[in-house]
Amino acid sequence: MEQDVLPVGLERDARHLVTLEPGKAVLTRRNLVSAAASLAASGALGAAPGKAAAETIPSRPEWQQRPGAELMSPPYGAPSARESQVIRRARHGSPPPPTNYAGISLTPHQNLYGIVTPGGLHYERHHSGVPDIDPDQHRLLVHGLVERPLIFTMDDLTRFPSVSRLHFLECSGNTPTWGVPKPGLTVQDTHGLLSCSEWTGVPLATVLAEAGVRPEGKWLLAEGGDAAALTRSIPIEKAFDDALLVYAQNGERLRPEQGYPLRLLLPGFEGNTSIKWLRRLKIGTAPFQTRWETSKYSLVLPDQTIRQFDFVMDAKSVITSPSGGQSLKGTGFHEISGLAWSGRGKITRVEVSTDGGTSWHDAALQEPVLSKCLTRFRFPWQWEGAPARLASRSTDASGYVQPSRAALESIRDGRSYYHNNAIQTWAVAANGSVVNA
Ligand SMILES: Nc1nc2c(c(=O)[nH]1)N[C@H]1C(S)=C(S)[C@@H](COP(=O)(O)O)O[C@H]1N2
Ligand SMILES: [Mo]
Repeated sequence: MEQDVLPVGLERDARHLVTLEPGKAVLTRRNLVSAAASLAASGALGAAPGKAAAETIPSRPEWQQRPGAELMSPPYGAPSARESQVIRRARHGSPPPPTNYAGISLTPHQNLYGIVTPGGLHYERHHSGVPDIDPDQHRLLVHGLVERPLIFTMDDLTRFPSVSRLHFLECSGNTPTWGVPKPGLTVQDTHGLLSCSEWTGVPLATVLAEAGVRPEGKWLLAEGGDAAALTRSIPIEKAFDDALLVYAQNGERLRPEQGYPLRLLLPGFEGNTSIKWLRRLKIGTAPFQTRWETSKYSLVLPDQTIRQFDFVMDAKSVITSPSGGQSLKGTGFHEISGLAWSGRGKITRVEVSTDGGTSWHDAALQEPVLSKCLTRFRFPWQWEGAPARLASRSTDASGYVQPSRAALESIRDGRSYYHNNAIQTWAVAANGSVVNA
């Protein structure tokens, strides 16, 4: 080691500068302990990944030779410019939309970690673009079968007692992958209409109590303030259970794309019911049968009947790493990691298969495991270089187990792609490439 060219600040810390020897993976005591915690059973430490070639760490790289960028450049921080490939985008192979006002953009789960989706990568589903709403002029009207019809400003609403909770949001059109699997799809394509945030807002029950819902009030109409004025009917029980009038997301005010300045959030329900840019709530006795629930967002069953108001997103999971479009860099240890969630409560179990569902093994659930929230799971894997089929299967607190694609297709008509929570399989080839299977 060339001690004489070490930067001053590192001289006394020279124990961190190591020369790697061929065939010897570098494991400090600290990462040995944490790695051992997850790998205890597998005995995989000897094959942990690491740089095996003889190489000396450069003593003074170019970026250490002068001060870096100044403070507050920019004043609102952005991800590293070197991560510019981590972006929302349209689905591979979908025809380009006639306009970009109505459509979808997908969360890049193959590049994300943990359970929270960064605000700028939250998926989008708009039916008439993102309105530019002045929060000072925005109003929420509560009327219909209430004792006191009320109009709230944003200041009125934020004065109520608030709560912050982590919840996933999933479009019921996520995972439109019935039929023959397209090998080119990534997890962004198959599962990108799914994101998770910490949402802050006022319990809808609090605001409804101010207006006083009459006993005959059983359904609620929620209307958006965009040009599409998206409207959905919500059972009153959900409104009084865990529905939120949300004004903040991951600690800051809602992003415009997510409904600024106010959205409804119905935890665990299909994303379409979480009305963005919320401007009106009307209490009635029955569902309002809006066009959003008669022409769309209903399920076709094999006997050709239609099931309406199928609100809850059932237990689902997906391996995000390794996933379609990625490739394994060499044999040996790989951590299989992914996401599991259920609209009925907490995830209680995730199993992983590396042989296409012939055998299943319990994965570790990363804390925190929260209700109606993404749960990160991890599974240590030794890849010997043979073709493999990776899949995950989740179970939720209700005891429901995520179904296979064949099982789900048998109880649906192929034309209705909503609510596809089937098991996702990724095929690993001998050369390490991973594709949708
Ligand atoms: N007003 C309004 N609310 C809306 C929509 C919309 O187009 N307009 N899209 C719905 C659909 S289909 C989904 S899946 C979610 C998407 O929320 P996001 O864009 O914040 O991810 O919002 C729902 N709420
Ligand atoms: Mo949606």
